[in-house]
Amino acid sequence: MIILTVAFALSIAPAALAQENVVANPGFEEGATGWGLINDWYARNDPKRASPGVIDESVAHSGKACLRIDGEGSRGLAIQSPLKVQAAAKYRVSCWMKGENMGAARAGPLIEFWNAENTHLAGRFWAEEVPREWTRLSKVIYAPEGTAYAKIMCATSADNDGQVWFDDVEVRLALPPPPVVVQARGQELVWDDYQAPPSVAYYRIYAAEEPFDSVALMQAAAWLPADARSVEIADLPGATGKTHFAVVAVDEDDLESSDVTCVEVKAK
Ligand SMILES: [Ca+2]
Repeated sequence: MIILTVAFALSIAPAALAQENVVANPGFEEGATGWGLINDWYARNDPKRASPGVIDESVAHSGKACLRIDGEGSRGLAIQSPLKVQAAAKYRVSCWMKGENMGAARAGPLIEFWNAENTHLAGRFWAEEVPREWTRLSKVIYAPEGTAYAKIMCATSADNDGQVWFDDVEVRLALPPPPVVVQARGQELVWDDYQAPPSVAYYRIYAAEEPFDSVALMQAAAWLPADARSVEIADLPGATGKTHFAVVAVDEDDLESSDVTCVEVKAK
């Protein structure tokens, strides 16, 4: 049992490490550690006074604290730099956000990629209408060739007198969700142990008459929502006469791992 546990831990470690969040103190549980909260250079007005970032311990998406940006008639941001990222790689940038009284001002995550000579290479500000309730924003972006590091910001787009809260800021390599280990229980496929990352948008079920280890050239027999953890074979429209099945988690950008381990379900 111990040997099995160790083998399992070793087998999942590289993928988990590769998708590590490169943002330090991503949920503001350590106060302002790692973040710059006052960035007056970002203000439009003169005298330059940007909306201050504040650690708010009275509200949180997770944990006990989050970041708040108080409009105070300006625009503002909180910044963390440098983030250690790889060049020529896809990254997922995500955060949770809510706000009030923002008027026409928008807000969201802003990422920039810089080279070793501190030249700006590329960046993107996903400034969105600010929701009243905690809402997850998630985007995928390519870190160009030559990228040495990144800067992540939580920013507002325009002068405002509102407040916007950010929590759980993440920058991770955009890899497909980890493989789903599916079990056959009678005439049912079950994957209730699957630890789905928040990027999972749905599951594709693949079916064939013979065993298979890749779904790259296959058409899915069914698509199921992200909260599904089981399905009856009889409910799979494309599975008539099929005996081998695989379940694949697909993320919001349609990334999926094509390598699978299928399971056999004998016909009744
Ligand atoms: Ca938090």
